[in-house]
Amino acid sequence: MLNSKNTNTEDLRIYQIIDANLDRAREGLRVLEDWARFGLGKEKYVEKIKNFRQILGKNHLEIYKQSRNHIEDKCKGLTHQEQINRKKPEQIISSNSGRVQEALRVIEEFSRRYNYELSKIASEIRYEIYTLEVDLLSLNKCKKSEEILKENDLYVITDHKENLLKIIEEILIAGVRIIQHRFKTGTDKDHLQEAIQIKNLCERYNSLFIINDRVDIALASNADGIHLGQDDLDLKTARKLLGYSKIIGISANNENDISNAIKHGCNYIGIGPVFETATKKNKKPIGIEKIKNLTKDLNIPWFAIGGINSSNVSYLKKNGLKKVALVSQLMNSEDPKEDAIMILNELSHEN
Ligand code: TZP
Ligand code: MG
Repeated sequence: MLNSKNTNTEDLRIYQIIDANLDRAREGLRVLEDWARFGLGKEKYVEKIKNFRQILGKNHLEIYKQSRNHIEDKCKGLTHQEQINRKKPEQIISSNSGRVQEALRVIEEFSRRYNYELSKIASEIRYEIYTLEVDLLSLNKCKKSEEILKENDLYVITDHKENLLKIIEEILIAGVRIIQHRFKTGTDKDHLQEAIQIKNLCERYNSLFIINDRVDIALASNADGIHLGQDDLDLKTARKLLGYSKIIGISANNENDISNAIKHGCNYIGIGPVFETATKKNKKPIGIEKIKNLTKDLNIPWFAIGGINSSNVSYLKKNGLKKVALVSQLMNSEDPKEDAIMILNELSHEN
């Protein structure tokens, strides 16, 4: 074991670098760990990060700590404007992941000569932090989308309309925060182009943008998520393609489909048709009672859909169907903004 009393100045300088960077890496990891714990509630990630911290802690030798006061650090307390501007969790995740990666790289370089074991450990953890950063950012994005789903009771689905962008903007101005792009006829090129236009609008109004049916269009338009029916791509495959930053919604109208969707990690469910609807003529309505039954133990957001309009929404709400999705009521409205405001009001009333 090396001793600082008979260590030369160059060694001391290097120990000091190792010491400072072990502190940096451990501090950065603690920031990530606390966000994984309190911000995301992800136990698996908390354990992973804690483990990295403990490994580095065990390798933070006394000799490195003792070197701390031997050489004066003239740069102590320097901060950068970037540090002061960092406010959002995603900025904090990115900058602290970067901090850990950089610190580990420094440890890896400088400990190679004195403590090869530590150098190897630093290199291994650094690679894991690259993946961890992406995972935490994805989970963070998904968590934000899940919060919008939880907090908003009106989900609006588009139809083919000449003035679709205008209609959507009116609906967004009214306060709707969830829009699904449903595009059933037309070329892929037009599909994507319209999707990107709506996505941009939704972004301006901090609203969730979801694509119906098509995972490729969801990826290409950088949508916040996808909505899949029982005959579309299966949830597991969609998750594989989309990763964990996107939400996945599933249409279901029976116990089996609902429990399958939950088992495979869907983020919300659309249940219906409640009533008969011209938008899906071939689908038999399942009615309010069946929906009440199917959803009694459901603890992810779910939206009733099918034949819902401004005249029946308060009746649905009284029956416990508090979140609704609709197409024609707003797509065919003379005044989509006023109609949306009215429905939002109905949904927000205490019964
Ligand atoms: N899925 C079940 S019913 C339905 C969909 C897409 C159509 C709902 O349309 P509308 O016009 O709100 O009844
Ligand atoms: Mg579909």
